[in-house]
Amino acid sequence: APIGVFDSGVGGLTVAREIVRQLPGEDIVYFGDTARVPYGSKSKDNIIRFSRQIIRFLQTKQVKAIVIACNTASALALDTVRDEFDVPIIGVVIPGARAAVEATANSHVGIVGTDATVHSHVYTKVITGMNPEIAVIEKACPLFVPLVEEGFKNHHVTEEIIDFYLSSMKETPIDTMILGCTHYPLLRSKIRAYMGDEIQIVNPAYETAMDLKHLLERENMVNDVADGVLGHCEFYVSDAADKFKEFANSVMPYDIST
Ligand code: DGN
Repeated sequence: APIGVFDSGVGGLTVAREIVRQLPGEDIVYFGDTARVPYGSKSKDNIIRFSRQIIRFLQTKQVKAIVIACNTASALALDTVRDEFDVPIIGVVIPGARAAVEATANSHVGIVGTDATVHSHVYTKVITGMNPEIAVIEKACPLFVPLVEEGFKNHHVTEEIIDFYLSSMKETPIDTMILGCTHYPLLRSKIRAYMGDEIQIVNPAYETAMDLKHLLERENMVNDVADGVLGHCEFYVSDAADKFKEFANSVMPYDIST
C-alpha cells in the first residue's frame, strides 16, 4: 500500500523528496491542493475542512499512512483529523520541534513559517511542552512562499526580504532555527548565508521522513526495495497541473508525470 502525502500545493514536495530518499521502496500518492493554496492565510476551520476532504481522497487510494506535508495544516488540523480517521496520520511540526529541542545547546530556538503557523504558536507550545526551559522566538515570513514558487531564489530581492524578516532574529541568541514552512528548505543556503554558520538549521521535512520510517518499522509496514525496483510516485492536484509538474521536476530527484 502507498503512503499518502498532502500539502496546500507544491511545498510538500520537499517532504515527498525526503520520503523518497529515506524510504526508496515506498509508493507515494501525493495530493497538492493547488486550487486553494495558500493555506497560510486561511482560517483554522477551513484548513480542517480541506484536510478532511483530502484525507478522504487519499483513503480511496488505500494508503497505509498519511503525512500532512504542510506546516500550516499540521499546525491547525492534525489534532482534529488524527482522531477522526483510522489510518495513522503524522504531521511535520512534532518531528521538527523534537529535532530542535535536541539540537539547541543554549535553549534558544527560532521558528520561521507562514502567518497561520506562527499565529497558532504551535511550535512554541510543542517545544515548551517538551522542555519548558527553552525560549522560542517566532517570525512569519509570508513572502518566502511566492519567492520560491516564482523561481526568485537567486534574485537579489530575496536577499533583501531575508534581511527584512530575519534581521531581528539575527540579533537574538538563538542557536537553532526551524524552517517551519515547506518552501523554506528551498531557501536554506540563502538563509544559512544570512544567519551564519553557527546556527543549526532544522528541516522538518527530513525529520518527518525519519519519523515515518520509524512508524512503518514499528508496524512492520516497510516496503523494501526489491530487485532494485524503486517505489512509484503518483501526483494529484486540484488545479494547474502543468505548473505543478514544472515545479515538481525542479524539486524531485527524477522527472515526474501526472
Ligand atoms: N505548505 C505551506 C506550509 O508549509 O505552511 C506553505 C504554503 C502555503 O500554503 N502558504
